[in-house]
Amino acid sequence: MYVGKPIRRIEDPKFLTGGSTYVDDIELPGTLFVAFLRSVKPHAKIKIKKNHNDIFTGEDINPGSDFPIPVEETTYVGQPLAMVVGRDRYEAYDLLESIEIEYEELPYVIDPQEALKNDIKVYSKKESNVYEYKKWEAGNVEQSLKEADLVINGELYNQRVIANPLETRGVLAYFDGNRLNVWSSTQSAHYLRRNLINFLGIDNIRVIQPDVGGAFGSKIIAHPEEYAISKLALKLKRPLKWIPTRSEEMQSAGHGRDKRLRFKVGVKRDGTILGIEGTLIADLGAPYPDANDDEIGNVHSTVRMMLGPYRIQNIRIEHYAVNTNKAPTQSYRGAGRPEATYFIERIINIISLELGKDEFDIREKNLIRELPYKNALGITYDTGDYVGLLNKAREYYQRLKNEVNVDECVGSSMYVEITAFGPWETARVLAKSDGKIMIITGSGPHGQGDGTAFAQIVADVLEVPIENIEVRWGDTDIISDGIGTWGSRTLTIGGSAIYKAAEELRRRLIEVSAKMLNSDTEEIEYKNGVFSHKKSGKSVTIKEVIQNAYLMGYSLDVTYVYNVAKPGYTVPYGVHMALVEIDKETGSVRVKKYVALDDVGKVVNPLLAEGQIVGGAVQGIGQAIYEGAIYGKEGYLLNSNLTDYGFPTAVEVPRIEWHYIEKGFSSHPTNSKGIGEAGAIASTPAVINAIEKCTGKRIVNIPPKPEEVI
Ligand code: MCN
Ligand code: MO
Repeated sequence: MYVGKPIRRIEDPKFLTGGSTYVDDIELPGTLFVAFLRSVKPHAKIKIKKNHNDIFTGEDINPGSDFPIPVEETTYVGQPLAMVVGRDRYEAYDLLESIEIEYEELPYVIDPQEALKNDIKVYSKKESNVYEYKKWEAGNVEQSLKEADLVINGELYNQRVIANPLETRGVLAYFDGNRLNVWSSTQSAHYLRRNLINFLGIDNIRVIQPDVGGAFGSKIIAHPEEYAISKLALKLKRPLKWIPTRSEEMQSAGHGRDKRLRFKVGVKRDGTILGIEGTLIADLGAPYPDANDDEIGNVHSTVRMMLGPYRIQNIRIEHYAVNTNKAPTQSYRGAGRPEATYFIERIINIISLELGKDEFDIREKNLIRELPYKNALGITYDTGDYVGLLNKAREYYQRLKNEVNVDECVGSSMYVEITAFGPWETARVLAKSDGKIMIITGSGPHGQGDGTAFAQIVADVLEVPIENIEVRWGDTDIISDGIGTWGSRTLTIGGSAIYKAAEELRRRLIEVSAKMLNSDTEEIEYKNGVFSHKKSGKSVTIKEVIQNAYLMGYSLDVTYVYNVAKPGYTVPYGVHMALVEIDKETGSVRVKKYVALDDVGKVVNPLLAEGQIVGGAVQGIGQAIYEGAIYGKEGYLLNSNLTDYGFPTAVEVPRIEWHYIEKGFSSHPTNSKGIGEAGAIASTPAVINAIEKCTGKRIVNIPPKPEEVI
């Protein structure tokens, strides 16, 4: 059995020995390099002079519209406005200088709370800056606040951060006279293809996702540059390549979170939470349909998951999702759920400090006891043992507390989240004539290691050595369709499709072997690559079966579409804890120890899962104490580079200790739930809660400034 074992990643030898192929590694003869002129004004009417033939504007890409490339009006600094092509990247960047652009400046608004007032329009063709207002309500909040012994008011801000994967975005597009070929650093070849078909109005398009150096949600949507380059490739009939600089990337893609909550919570003396009322302001950044629609989904997740793992019946949240003259926000690891967990777990900490009670006691008092459970805003929590996990976490918590020195505190957070979204995923599992098995997935892993887990699953179903399995994805020509990799769905949904396809392949192999052995399938016993006839003892090997299949009229190329039953997601949960040290002289903060305890159902590969928790926790620690996209009054992102932005490195973060229980199995064939985002969801509140305890001061904005910490 391979499932459940810490198998090393089969993907890695290639990466570790320089054998990987990212977009920028692909060289087509005659390639021209594209560079984008980017807006230096947060809001302005624009006029671009085409001084030569190698300048292309929105009029060439989307005449008469401001999307994806503006023709009349720019709405954020860093927005792509025009492009040039050169024989190499240096020539292209030099040619940018030759573009004459006139900006007629318009008033702009950076703060979403200002934007809400609608005094200044973010985009003059839109009447209101409010993209969506919605009121969510359950129970009777007024009544619950009246009955409370204590009503706590507060404000919490989950700041804007930047995903910033190691590899920036990048595109290579080539129209070969017949069809358009697009290589992109994306999270889904199929999804990009669908978007390009809609935009370009042609369907002879092949999209390839080569190796991708991380994405963290920032490469889900189709970006303006992907549309623009594809369109230009059709026109120029030359291969076009675009790779942004780090600063361009940070100015224009991967911004996430940026949500502010004002709340009132009513509690009883014993810690029972009676009701929550709040107003959520989500900053969508500038209008860009693909990003704004993506982020609206995340806003809904924030609201609906804000009840956490608690039996809170009375809630009213109004949300305003508002445009501003900043880069558009989009999914970033956790996509709405980090904000939800941040808000509720910060509230738990505040309650525990106000009542002078341990936060684990507050949690236990309010914890959901019976599953499945439908929360007041309609999300169904499926399986698990919340009380059992909380109690186990207490042991780690106690251990950490026993280690605390002066100016150190332990903070914690408990999360529930939704993962493994449907509605379907595709898989192909096929046996090749050399006896090897090939898996093709319609999803698009980009660093997570799902390929290894897929191979483990198939190795078990087909009882073959994992070395005989090859895994491929990322090309719209090799599988009919696919969704992609996000929402911690790939192992569970993509893996279940693969599981089902492998089962069908196994069934067919048994049929072929039965024919070869002149028997019924019931008389065949299959074990570890050998098919034996129970009575006669005669046997054939899997390789022989595969080689005979075509003669027998069988296809050993199985496609399976795995459809997801309602509610269409799974709900993992866990408790994360951080021991934080504060330097009372300089106000600097350091996470000294970090312990995570999660239940994601069946863990297919503990090594992969641990890697996900570690990476996610580091990103969430980054959000808590180092990171933040800072916009100046003039509408510029002030820290659009790796020096100023403040990502944590291996120097800043401790070893992250991971534990898991396997109680909350999902009903999918893999029995798993998603783990790709849990670390990023649980870590930020755990760290901030610790700082709040140490300083005794209510923390509103994060990361807290040194003067607030001292
Ligand atoms: N896994 C497991 N057992 C489980 C669940 C998962 O062994 N019960 C393993 C899987 O085999 C896989 C990994 O854990 O190797 C994550 O699986 P899953 O939870 O299904 O998440 P996805 O593969 O769908 O990954 C998406 C998720 C998201 S949404 C973001 S954002 C994110 C993340 O993964 N972006 C990442 N982790 C990332 N890791 C890297 N290196 N790069 C990114 O861009
Ligand atoms: Mo994601």
